[in-house]
Amino acid sequence: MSITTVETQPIQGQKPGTSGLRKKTQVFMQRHYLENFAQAVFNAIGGAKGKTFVLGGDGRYFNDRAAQVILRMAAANGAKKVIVGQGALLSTPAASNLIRINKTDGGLIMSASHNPGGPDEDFGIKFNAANGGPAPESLTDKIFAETENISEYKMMEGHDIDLDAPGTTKLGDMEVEVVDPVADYAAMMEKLFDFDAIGQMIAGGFRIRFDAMCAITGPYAVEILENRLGAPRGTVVNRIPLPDFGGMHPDPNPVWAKQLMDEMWSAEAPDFGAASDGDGDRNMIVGRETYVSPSDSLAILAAHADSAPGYKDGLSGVARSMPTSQAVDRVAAKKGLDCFETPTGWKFFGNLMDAGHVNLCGEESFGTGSDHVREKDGLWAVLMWLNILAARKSSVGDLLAGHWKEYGRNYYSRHDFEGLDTAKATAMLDDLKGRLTGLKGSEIEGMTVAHADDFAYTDPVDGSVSKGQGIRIVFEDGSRIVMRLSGTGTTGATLRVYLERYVAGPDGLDRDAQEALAPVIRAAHQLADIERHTGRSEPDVIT
Ligand code: VG1
Ligand code: CO
Repeated sequence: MSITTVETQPIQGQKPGTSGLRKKTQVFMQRHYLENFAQAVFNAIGGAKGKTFVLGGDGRYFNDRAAQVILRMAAANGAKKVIVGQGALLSTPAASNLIRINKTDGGLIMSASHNPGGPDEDFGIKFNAANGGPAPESLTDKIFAETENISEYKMMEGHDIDLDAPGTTKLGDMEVEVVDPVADYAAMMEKLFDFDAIGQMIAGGFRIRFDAMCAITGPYAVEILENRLGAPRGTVVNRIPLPDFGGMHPDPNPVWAKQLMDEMWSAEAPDFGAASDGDGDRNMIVGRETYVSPSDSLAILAAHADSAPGYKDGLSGVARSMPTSQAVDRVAAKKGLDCFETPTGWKFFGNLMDAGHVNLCGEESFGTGSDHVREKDGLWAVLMWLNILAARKSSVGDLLAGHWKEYGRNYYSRHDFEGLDTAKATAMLDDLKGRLTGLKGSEIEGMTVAHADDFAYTDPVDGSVSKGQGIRIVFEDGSRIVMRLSGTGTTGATLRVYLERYVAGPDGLDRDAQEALAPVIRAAHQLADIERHTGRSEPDVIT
């Protein structure tokens, strides 16, 4: 098979965001677009020669074609081997696991995560490093620099490789090993959690509904929940991954997982509901008529992790992204655990986990995970919850109420304003940034500003500094407003406003979150003057 060197030119805007490069699928399908980016990845890591990679994706439109292109480019660049999930499928946490257990040099994950899929929707590529985690900023900067200087890429000519059956083939000198995407992942889960206890709870009548949202977690959830834990067939709905996710928006929140929410509030509601996102790294947990905010979920996992065999010796420390509520901080303080605050995006947790500082991390955006891989992990969180409920013989609602009683409640919500004009949204935040230093001591909605800044993070392990990670305004009573622009969208700008207010209890713990947060919401609107800048007074999505 012949290797050709194809002449190309830099393509504008191939800068990875919060989690990989995401663009409209049509953009990715343009001539040289995917090829330039893949070559830039190989160049940035010092070439692919002699290296082994993992490859898989969430099954969205173009996943299959992109896999063939990447394989031929890996072969042309001299890679030794690529381990591919059957059908070119792998959830993000399963890919991270394969990178780690096979000690590969990294992996390429084809996904735009929670962004919708299809010919007119989004596609994306993430590169994960040898530790199994998302490329750190130093590497994504290098990749971007390569895309700006690229003049050629290498391609092997040849037929498509059959990725539909497990086994090993060759592409030129490169080995291609097609593996079952679920097997190693399911085996790892069985080691971490008490499958007997969860299985007994299910056999005793505990009912689960898992919504895979026609994305990658379907096959994983069917194997683990139905085949191994004995939940009845049909426990997993929307279980077949589809190229357009069945038209669904695979973002596990009360707005996009409405079907699940409706069921959990019905007379026939199961005991436990969960949903996952496009690439399987996020989770929403719901009880009967009980929504668990992701920040509370993280705090509860921190409080009870030792219920699960994989964590029976306790946690080494915890970390949360800056916008995530401070509920987990309270658990850490009580248990004497170190608690780290990082910028948004899982790539910032990698160093902390590699250095052994933390083994539980979470984000307010429905992402939780541990050091079993270097990604957030949706099904892991579901199993952790089930293990805790089985060990404590508790319902979701009782566990949550008990937690608030013990620690107080961090009321929390995120308001997203989507499809904003990027220039206007940026101007609004710049304007606010300019006023931050003068805010201290000022009073708004009966609250006094204690601290206001533009969050900057110094990684305690390698000393790298990440600036401009979100505006935060903290009040003397512990309430908080955080604002930043999304780094995962593909059109316009999305403003995320994160709102938090602490109530110690014992009274006032079971209010509606939006109601309890009303003064903080009003303060956010006043401080940033959202309506004047964007013309919008109401968010599009509230989680
Ligand atoms: C969002 C979330 C962030 C998450 C990121 C990737 O980023 O807020 O917490 O890490 O998505 O998750 P942003 O920049 O749009 O706020 V995933 O599941 O899309 O890989
Ligand atoms: Co995701």
